[in-house]
Amino acid sequence: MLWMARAKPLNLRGFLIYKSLISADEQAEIVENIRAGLSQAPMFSPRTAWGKPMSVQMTSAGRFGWYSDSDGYRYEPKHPNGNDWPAIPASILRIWDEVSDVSRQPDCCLVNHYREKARMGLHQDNDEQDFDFPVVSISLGDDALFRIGGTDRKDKTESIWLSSGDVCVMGGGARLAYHGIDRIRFGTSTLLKNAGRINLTLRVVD
Ligand code: MD6
Ligand code: FE
Repeated sequence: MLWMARAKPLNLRGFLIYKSLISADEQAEIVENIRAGLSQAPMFSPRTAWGKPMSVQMTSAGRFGWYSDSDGYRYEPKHPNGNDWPAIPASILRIWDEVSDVSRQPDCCLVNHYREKARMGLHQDNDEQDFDFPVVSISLGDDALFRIGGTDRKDKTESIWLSSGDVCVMGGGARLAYHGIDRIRFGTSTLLKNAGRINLTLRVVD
């Protein structure tokens, strides 16, 4: 292609949201590529720092994977089964290149899988070393109600539905803003065989 206009994002409190950035074919390719890494690095349910299993299942790709247990939240160079994490698929790195505005590649692609009742409480992404790098998030599968706040947990929040193929960039003043997923609308997408939602977040770790 000779020239392609970059899609213009919505700006919601500094979160840049590119609706429908990823085509249906690309979404299917990304899901296939993620699925291919699952035998090496299966999904697991991390525990919160308070010992409760999260409702979301997780795995990662890249040099580091995100991990959590009673010792807290951190990045680990290996899956809990002892394997390396699989490489981040090129189909996903392309999205980072398109929207991140940084030349460094991400070190971690965190894969979150939401089944029908899964949610994610309001949190900050602050386990990385350098908050000058953005976090890029890719939504696949069922719609999810994304809640966005400010850098103080008590700041007022607003919500937006994220759909399959949407990409959200959390950078600049929004990099440390609180955010979470209140619920998904189960069965709204046919991308995943058993419905549900996959969220990918790309991060520079160290
Ligand atoms: C989710 N997303 O969409 C959860 N984190 O399932 C996140 O926690 C997130 O969307 C950092 C940046 C963007 C995000
Ligand atoms: Fe997050």
